[in-house]
Amino acid sequence: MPATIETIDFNGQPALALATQAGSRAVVSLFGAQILSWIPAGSEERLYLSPAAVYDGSTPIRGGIPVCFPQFAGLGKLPKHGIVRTRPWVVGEQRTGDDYALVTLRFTETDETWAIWPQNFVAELTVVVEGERLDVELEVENTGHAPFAFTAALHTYLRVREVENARLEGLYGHEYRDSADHNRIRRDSGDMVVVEDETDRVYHDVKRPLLLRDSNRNLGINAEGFPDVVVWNPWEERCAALADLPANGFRHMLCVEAAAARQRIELDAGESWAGRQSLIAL
Ligand code: TA6
Repeated sequence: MPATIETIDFNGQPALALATQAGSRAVVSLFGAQILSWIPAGSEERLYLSPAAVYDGSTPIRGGIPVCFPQFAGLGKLPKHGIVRTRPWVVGEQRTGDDYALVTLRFTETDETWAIWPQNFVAELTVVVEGERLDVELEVENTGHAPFAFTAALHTYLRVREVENARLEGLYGHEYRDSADHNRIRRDSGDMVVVEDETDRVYHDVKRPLLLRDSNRNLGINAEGFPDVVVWNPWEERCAALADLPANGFRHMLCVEAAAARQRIELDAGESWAGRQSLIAL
């Protein structure tokens, strides 16, 4: 059987279900172009999707891979994480091969987004599942007549068995902005990041691939075009304040996000930019 792409209903939201012959699976919601599930071939779910997530077509869905654009977090005057994670996208290309499935979702500015951010743009999210890997690419084109600048992220919620036992390697020696501690600039000096408390860091200029060790499962994480890596876990107290996360939700998630946060990306009229995150189950 070749790979398949089907339109499904996911908690009342239209979504695409991708499946390959070898057993890779993914679900991508049209609301926000948000990947909600990824199961690599021969493995188990690797993304964290909150059991208390809300699917009302206006609230951001807690978990999976939200697309943050044209603003990461609160780095500007727009709504937190921008304007496309809470809006419907349309399906563009759909392609399957012997062992891969690819979909592209597209968002073009609307009167509503223009009222908040007066720019002409097209954003495209391309998702490819193949064997043990998931590739996610965000492409942005300035279709207007004036330059604009933006920050962005693929806000990936990884599922971990127990966050305190997970180890994130590859960030040694990197400078980061610590959003959980008054935005202090620090330098990572440990061989690995271990999360044992609220963690909210923007690591700058990360050129190496990362490795997430989680019990007997490993995940390779690679980014291109996104210079920064955000590591986030709300821990107990902040988790309790988030209505769409169960009380122990923070124990089973670790966000490792491909981001362009420290410096805005500038696009002249007619120019495009692309950033990609690849996850590889090892
Ligand atoms: O990427 C980390 C972060 O910016 C955190 O500061 C945290 O607030 C998180 O995103 C989630 O944001 P959200 O608006 O989805 O609750």
